[in-house]
Amino acid sequence: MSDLDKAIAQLRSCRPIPEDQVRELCHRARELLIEEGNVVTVTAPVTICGDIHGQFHDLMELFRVGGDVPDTNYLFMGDFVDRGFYSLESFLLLLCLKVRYPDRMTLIRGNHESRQITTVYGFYDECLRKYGSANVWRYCCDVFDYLALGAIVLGASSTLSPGSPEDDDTEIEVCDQAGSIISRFPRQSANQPSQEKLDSSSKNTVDKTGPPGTGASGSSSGSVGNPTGAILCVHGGLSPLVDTVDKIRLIDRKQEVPHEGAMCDLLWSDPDEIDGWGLSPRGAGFLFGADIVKVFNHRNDLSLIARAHQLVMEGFKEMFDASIVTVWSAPNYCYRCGNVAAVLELTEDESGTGIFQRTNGDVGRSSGGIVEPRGGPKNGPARRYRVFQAAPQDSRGMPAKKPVADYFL
Ligand SMILES: [Mn+2]
Repeated sequence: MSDLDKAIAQLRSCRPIPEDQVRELCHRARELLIEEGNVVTVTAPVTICGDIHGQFHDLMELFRVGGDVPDTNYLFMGDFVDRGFYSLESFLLLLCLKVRYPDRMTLIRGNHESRQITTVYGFYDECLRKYGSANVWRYCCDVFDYLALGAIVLGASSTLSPGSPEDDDTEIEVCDQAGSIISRFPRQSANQPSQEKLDSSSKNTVDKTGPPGTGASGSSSGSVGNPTGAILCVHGGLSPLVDTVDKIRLIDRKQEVPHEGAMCDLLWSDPDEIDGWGLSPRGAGFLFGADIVKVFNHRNDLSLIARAHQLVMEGFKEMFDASIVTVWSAPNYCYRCGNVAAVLELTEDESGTGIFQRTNGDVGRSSGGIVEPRGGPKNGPARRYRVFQAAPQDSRGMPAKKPVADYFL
């Protein structure tokens, strides 16, 4: 068993690894990440995850529900640390898995992967408590500076059953943690009048929506933008300074997250029901409306933007005619919010017919050679959301019977 496999085994049991091993791990991780572009290219199949926030036992639950590494390819959209009790074990395990299986693990940066934020929201204190010095925190922050800012997923299938694409018209499937289907939304034919779309989908699906308020409502009528385009993954959202994916590639990312500018916006912004751009109540990044997302997706040959950054009680929320989705992977956030979590599975296009064109997100790349399947074009990737709850209390080993009240600290 290699040292790395030993470290993985130790971290999986939620025990920190020694400081010199952390230093070595962070060094190896940095050498790997330095070679990655600001926007990593990932090929489906892949399982996309949102915020983790140091909830180690819930991360184990995520792997139980979504499949273990390296059997399942994962893309984590940042905010690994802060808030929860086990930021250190969670981040180091993900980092070990990245170093061990670099092609099966993609980590992109969240707004919490920052010196300033981790000093306020828990990770710094946790490192100090667990090691007696800030060295490990410093090693981790040096890795944060090298994390990619986004990812482009190529080759996702428009069907969830690669074996029988002709029979499968599922656009969205929602499963629970046991794998049972909670709800299923058939893909609407692109030539159907929109009112009919709404009627038929509400008839078929609204009662079966699973958790109330789920963004995957019956009103989804396929993606907007390029229906055969790639999927952009980013922690927060868009920036008024970034109108193409290529502009993200030009950012000098190897630094602390700045207080403003394109890099800051990608990690801090949120979609909102507004026109155009708005000021963010977070004090960093912007709010952006449906029009912004649709124009961006069209211009960049994207079918969908996947992002994290906002707690959604149902684990995921599609907005703006399914042009953007929020994925949230920290169940019962902060051990008290009562939300469920979700991951988004994209399956591989095995048809080989070019039905789901592979593009690199650049303008015009997918304009030729699209083969339309019977019944008109299929819009966007088929999405399977696996919804899961917090790990049961008895799997958590120790702590937190009674968290110490703030005024004692
Ligand atoms: Mn965030």
